[in-house]
Amino acid sequence: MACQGHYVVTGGAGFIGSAIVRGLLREGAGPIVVIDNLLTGRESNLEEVRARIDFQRADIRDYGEIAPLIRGAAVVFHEAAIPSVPRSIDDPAPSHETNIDGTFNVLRAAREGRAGRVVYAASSSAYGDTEVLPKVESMAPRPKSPYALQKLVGEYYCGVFSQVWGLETVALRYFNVYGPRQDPSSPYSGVLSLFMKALLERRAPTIFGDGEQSRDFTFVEDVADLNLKAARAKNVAGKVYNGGNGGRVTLNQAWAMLQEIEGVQIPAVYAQPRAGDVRDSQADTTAAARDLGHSPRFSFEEGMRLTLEWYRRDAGR
Ligand code: UD2
Repeated sequence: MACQGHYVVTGGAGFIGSAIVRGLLREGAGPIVVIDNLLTGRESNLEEVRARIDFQRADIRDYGEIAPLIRGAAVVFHEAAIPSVPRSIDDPAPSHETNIDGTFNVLRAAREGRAGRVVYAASSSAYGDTEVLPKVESMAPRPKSPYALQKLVGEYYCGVFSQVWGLETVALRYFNVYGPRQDPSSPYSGVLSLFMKALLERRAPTIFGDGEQSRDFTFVEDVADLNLKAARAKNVAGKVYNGGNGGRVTLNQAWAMLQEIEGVQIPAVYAQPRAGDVRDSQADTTAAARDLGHSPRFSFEEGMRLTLEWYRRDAGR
C-alpha cells in the first residue's frame, strides 16, 4: 500500500500519464503509485519502469478502491479519463461517469486524505469556438460537446475544492497532445496517431471537413514537463493554465508534412465534418510561462519526426 508523501498518477498507464511517470523517475521523485483500470491504458507503456513503480489496477469510479492509494500523497497527477469528443457523443454515459464522477472521487480522496496537491488534466476543448485566437484563460468557456463539458466540470470542481476546502489544485488545459505511445487503434484516437498509422501502411487518411481546421499540437514530453512544473509552482492553487505550444497547424498542413517526410503522395479522403468539432485551436502560453515556467522544447516538425520513428519501430516489433 502507498506510503506518505508519494506521487500518484491516475491514468499512469496511458499515453500522457506514462510520460509523467517517466518524467518523475528522471527527477528522482518517488515513491510513485500508478492507478489505471487499463481501459485505454496499457501496461506495456510502463514496461521499462515497471519495477520502479507501484502499479495498482483500480478504477477512479470506485472511491473505496482509490482513496487508500491517494491518502497522504504529496502530489496527484490526475490523467485518468475517457477522452474523445466523438466518443462522448456516441456513448455519453461512460465518459460522464469517468470524467465527472471519477474526478470528483479523486478530488474527494485527495482532500480527505490530505494530499498536497492535485494537478488536473483539463482540456482546450473547454473553450469551444472563440472569436479570437490565441485562446486565453480569461475567455468565457463555450463547451460544444459532452467531453468538453465534462472536462470543464472537472476544472470547476478543482476550483471549488481549492476555495472551499483549501485543497491545492492546478488545472492544465491540454492542447491536442501527440507523441510516442499514443494509441492509434481506435477510430476515437488522436488524429496525428491515425495519420501516422495510415502513412506507414500507405493508406489514405480520412479528414473530417475541409481539413482547414487547425490545432495547437503539443508534444507529449512538453506536457509531461509542464505537469512537473505545475506540481512545484508557488501561489497557483485553484488556477487554470493552458498547456499548449502556442502554434497552429491545419490538418491539411499536417498531412502534407507527413507525406513530405516520408517521400510519398497519398491524397486524403474527405468526409463530413464531425459533430462537436472545434474549428480552430491555439494556446496563449503567457500565463503558463509566467507562473509555471512553461517552455515547450519541441517544434511541430521535430515532434512529428520523433513520433513517426516511434510508430515505425513499434509496428516492427
Ligand atoms: C479534443 C481537444 C484536445 C483533447 C482531445 C482529447 C479541442 C480543440 N481539442 O481534441 O485538447 O482534449 O479532445 O480527445 O477540442 N480528425 C480527422 N480524421 C480523423 C480523426 C480526426 O480529420 O481520422 C479531425 C477531427 O475532426 C478534428 C481534428 O482532426 O477536427 C482533431 O481531432 P482529434 O480527435 O485528434 O482531437 P480533438 O481536436 O477533438
